[in-house]
Amino acid sequence: MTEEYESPPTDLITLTRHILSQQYALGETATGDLTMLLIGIQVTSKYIASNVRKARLINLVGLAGATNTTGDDQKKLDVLSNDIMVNALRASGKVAVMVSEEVEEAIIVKGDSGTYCVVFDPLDGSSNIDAGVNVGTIFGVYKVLPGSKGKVEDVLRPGKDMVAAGYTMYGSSCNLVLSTGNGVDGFTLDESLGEFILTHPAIKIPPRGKIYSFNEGNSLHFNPPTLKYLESIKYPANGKPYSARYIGSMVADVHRTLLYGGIFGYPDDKKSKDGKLRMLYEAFPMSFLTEQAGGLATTGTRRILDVTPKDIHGRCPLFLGSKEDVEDLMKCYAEYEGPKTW
Ligand code: AHM
Ligand code: MG
Repeated sequence: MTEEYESPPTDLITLTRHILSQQYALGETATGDLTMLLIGIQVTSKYIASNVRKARLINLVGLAGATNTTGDDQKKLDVLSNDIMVNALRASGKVAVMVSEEVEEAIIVKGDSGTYCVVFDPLDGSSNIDAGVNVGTIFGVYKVLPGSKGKVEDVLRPGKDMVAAGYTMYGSSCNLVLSTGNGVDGFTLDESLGEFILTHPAIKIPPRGKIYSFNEGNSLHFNPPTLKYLESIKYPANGKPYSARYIGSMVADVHRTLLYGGIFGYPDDKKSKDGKLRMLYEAFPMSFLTEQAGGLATTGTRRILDVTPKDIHGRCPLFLGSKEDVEDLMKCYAEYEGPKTW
């Protein structure tokens, strides 16, 4: 029997080529500014990936000796990743406002050339770093309001106003997943080429999944509709319960949800009235991607992308994933007759 020779692909679609082709599709109306910005983010992802991979070897694990805006201990890699992002975005010349999980105030960039705002969590899930478990960068992009030269109000806007969102996952492979409002595409870093290659074109979440992803250790504090939903998938009438998968790194949990389907949730509860996840740079970008992939994202009672943030580091409950799974959860909230929390 002769084995068929399968040659390597000869027409690789790199992330740069993909972003440029989206710009060309817009014709002369496109300025190229978003292209420059996204290419800048791509470079930061490669640099952060390289540091995450070597962290144990170059003494980058452990605490930096400071806390961030929300009182969490900052890891050395949190600080480094933040500096990499801030410097690259500032240097792109296209950014007027930045909001980072690691910086208390919005960063207003001086000069007139920036027309975009980038909100980001430079290294999410950093409690997982020292164990070598997946972590990631999450980002969302707004255009400045008409006439604005860059102020905090430019980002205190609903997530539906974002023009692009994405994340990079640093795991067994490094994956960058991006939407500019025209579907979702996933790229894998080929380290030998130093390029992100299109490996997951037009990601679509299955309409129903078989996996739920919640930190059930918080069940004691969960509100009744959350508990009712969890009961319904663990003790279903059809005798086929869902599987539990929870990494505790949102980027990895959402990445799996986008590819396999199911539901990811971080609810508000009796202890944390707004949940844990930050609206602007965690919930919004992930909800934007989920909707673009055909899924849903809700607080339980409201579409996440319709919520207007009151402050840049505010939090909100979040449930996202397969359309039918999220609809089942929303039904539990709609039927609940007790006091509404969100
Ligand atoms: P971080 O921004 O401090 O890393 O926290 C966000 C992370 C998410 O990645 C993850 O979904 C969640 O916190 C896990 O929280 P918990 O440990 O409470 O389950
Ligand atoms: Mg985070």
